[in-house]
Amino acid sequence: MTEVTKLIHKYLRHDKKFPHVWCPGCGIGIMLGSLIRAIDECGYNKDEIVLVSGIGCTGRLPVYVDFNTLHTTHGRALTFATGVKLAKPGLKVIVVMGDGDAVAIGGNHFIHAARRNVDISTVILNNSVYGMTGGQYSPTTPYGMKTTTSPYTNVEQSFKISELAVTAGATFVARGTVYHAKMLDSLMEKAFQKKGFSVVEVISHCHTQYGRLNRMGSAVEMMAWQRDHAVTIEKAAQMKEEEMKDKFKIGVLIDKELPVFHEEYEKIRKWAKGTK
Ligand SMILES: Cc1ncc(C[n+]2csc(CCOP(=O)(O)OP(=O)(O)O)c2C)c(N)n1
Ligand code: SF4
Repeated sequence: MTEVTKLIHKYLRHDKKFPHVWCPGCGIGIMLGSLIRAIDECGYNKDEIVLVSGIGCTGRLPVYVDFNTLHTTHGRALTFATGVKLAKPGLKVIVVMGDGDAVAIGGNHFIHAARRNVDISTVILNNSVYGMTGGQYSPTTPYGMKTTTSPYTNVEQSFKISELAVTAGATFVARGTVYHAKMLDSLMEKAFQKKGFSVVEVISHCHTQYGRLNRMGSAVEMMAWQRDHAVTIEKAAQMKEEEMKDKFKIGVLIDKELPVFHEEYEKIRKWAKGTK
């Protein structure tokens, strides 16, 4: 077993919950590897971490890891996570969501957790579709693409999750891909060290649903697409708008400081009780 594999095994509930539910080649496993390596690199111990998810293929992730874990309802992971952070501010709370979980059913919670600057790190796997339930379109399905609920192509414009998070007030926002796994490790590390609402959007693939319907090829071919369409923020700054037309930026979009929700709330609580 390589050192990296040993490290991953250290954090898995490998004797209880496997085999996992993911299709062979799905990007969620790569994201899980980055998440574990980043937590390990930050030096947290297992008991300090609370990993919260909603429902979906991505939402299944906390089931497999040996942290404090909460597998909640679809779209509501951030509400549970906010409660955990207020009750136990000493814990590091990380929320893992799919794009549907985060910006469809959970969209309102997402923008308001960002606006409030709740001290939570979120990792959002954006595979452009509802994977678990059969490949229905989500708010991140690009215009013109086929899904099981848009068999004649999608006529809606899509959300850009990272830009939405920046606009909603998140203090740290980064975008990576599962192809750029090493970069993803470092983006997650930065996000987990951030005090405030941090977001890492992970561009991934659902080759069995979205990929198959749109004839995008195997998991490997879909990862090659990520390689060919992602441009670092630094490189993008040197490129013309026209050249960026079918590309997307990866890297840190914003990193700023703002007071965090649970500390502001605690000040008010003490003031109201007359203890400060
Ligand atoms: C309240 C509620 N509505 C709908 C569902 C059905 N449902 C389960 S997972 C899912 C979508 C999952 O898509 P996404 O969040 O993008 O995650 P993925 O499976 O692609 O990782 C839906 C609609 C549910 N479980 N609960
Ligand atoms: S359905 Fe799609 S997102 Fe879900 S495990 Fe399979 S490839 Fe991954």
